[in-house]
Amino acid sequence: VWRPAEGFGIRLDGGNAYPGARVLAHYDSMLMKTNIPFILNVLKHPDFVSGHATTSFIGDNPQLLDFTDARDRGQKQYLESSSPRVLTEEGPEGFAKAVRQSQGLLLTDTTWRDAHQSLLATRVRTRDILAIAPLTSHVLGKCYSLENWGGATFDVCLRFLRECPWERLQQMREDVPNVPFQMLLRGANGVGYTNYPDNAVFKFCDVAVKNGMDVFRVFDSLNYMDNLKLGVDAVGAAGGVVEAAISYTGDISDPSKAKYTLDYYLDLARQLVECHIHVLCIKDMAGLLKPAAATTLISALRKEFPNLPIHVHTHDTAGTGVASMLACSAAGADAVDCAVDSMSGMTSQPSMGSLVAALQNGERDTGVELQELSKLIEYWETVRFSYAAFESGQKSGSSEVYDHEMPGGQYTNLQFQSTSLGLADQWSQVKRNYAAANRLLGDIVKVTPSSKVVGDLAQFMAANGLDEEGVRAQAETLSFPSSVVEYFQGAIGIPHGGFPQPMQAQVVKELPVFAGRPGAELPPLDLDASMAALKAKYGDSTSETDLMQTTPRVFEQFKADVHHFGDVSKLPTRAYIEPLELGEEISVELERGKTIGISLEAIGMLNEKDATREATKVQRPKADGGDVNSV
Ligand code: 3PY
Ligand code: ZN
Repeated sequence: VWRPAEGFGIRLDGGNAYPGARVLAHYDSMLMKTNIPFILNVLKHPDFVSGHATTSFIGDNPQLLDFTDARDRGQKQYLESSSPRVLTEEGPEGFAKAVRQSQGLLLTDTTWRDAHQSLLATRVRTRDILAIAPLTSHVLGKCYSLENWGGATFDVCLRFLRECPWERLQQMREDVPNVPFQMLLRGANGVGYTNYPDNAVFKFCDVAVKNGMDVFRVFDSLNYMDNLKLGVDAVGAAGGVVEAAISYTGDISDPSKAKYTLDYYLDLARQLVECHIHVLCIKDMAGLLKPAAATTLISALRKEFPNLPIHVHTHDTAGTGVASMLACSAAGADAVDCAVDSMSGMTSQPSMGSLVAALQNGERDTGVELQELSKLIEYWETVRFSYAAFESGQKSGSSEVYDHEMPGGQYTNLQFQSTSLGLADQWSQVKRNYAAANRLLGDIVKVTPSSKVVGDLAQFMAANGLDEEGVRAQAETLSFPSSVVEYFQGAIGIPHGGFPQPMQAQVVKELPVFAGRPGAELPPLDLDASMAALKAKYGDSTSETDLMQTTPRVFEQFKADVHHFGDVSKLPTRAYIEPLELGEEISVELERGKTIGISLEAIGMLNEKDATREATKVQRPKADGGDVNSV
């Protein structure tokens, strides 16, 4: 017999640390007939956690009772009904074949990665993902994949959320055994911002596969084929599904735009197909792929590569995302990306519900149940409020993206960064400068890290009051951001058409320039020596996932933060993001059966010297007459 007070550390003693506990007690007899996964679902429900559950809570949420644990359905039953359960049994090739045979349009849900990277500066925490993981595995069991890792999530996890991205991956895998996981790999840049030694990229992919990653979307920020191939080889060697991506820029439906043409994209696809890829992705990171262009591009690819699975990624920045994805579907794409409705739109992916509804009952029906989906929509609608501090404030789609071409995943971050640099009132100028910076750099593909180079230059121009002509005129004497100098040195690869002159010569001056693929010139990482050094510092329990963090410096800071503050992933999200109110009390479950109450009783005096506050000891009477010491 499950007893809330014993099993899960919930106080039933009248304290209001977990008000929902009383609701569970009310349903105690019903719960005895059910199972632990169900109970966990109740415990993870946002209304329950936030104390808003009333006695009609379970009646209002019948899905909690319908629930069958995904683990009961066996391991990794991918593409459940639309195609065979193949990934584990038949490997990436079998998976690719099954995808190609799927009649319905397959979906990738980006809610756990790109959607929050693009709407909330990548700040969604592991606990908010895990809370909805069992239901997601149930509702989206027929999806191509859940995109849930890589891109900026890795770095932000460590630096800003103070969580280990590897633990996040392991926990998600445990809760979602039945849907393929997908990550974004920045080719030779791994999940960082610059080229890593080749063996580090290979090792990273190997460890990622071992920890539960399935599909790797590999791209290069300049579509530089040598970099792309390195990523493709690393994923292939690790046994992952190689989804090689061509990053889309410009507009193939505009005859006046001559640099990035249909032939340019077809030629890249031909080169990738030669590299033993399993899936081809068109990665429209800024949402520039208009419906007519989508039809032209996908039809041409489908005609030339009838057996190759095609997956399309886009952003809804201008509001054309659903139309474009429907055009891709009609032209023969196998899978497209979208996000749960309440995390979709604008700089994020197009809405899943809209796509599902648009295709319902037709030949390309996605198989996702709209009614089931609505539970995920409600969940994210509620959770999104906790992250209000990271919202961009954008109220509508914006067609100005066709001018600045800023990737959706960069938009909120750059806006946030500009505010931190005191450029908040110049945001419109930064966006205009972004277009100018792109021209100065040679009209390049803009996606991490090349997009960061463009963003840095745009901010530099705003901070120094420079326009495009001003930069050109003073290029030889300006002290450019290091990312710009390194770009011109070839540190992230070579752009289509080469570097613009005389800019490159003026910026680089006497500095060395990489002759080709930068990673080829980097010495290999001494994995054994690095591991030994980590073990000497952090003890023998150090694992290979600790070795595979973005940079040693970021990892050291993360370890120092954990040492200093403890495991902050346990804190409720609002309390992690915003200060507590005076007198506010929260409960934190440190481990099963161990929940502590924390209340803010007083705020000490500010110590001007080091901007810290005095810890203040206060005494307050306990209900039973004794005293409680709080600090
Ligand atoms: C990333 O690299 O993080 C991206 O989202 C690129 O689109
Ligand atoms: Zn994206």
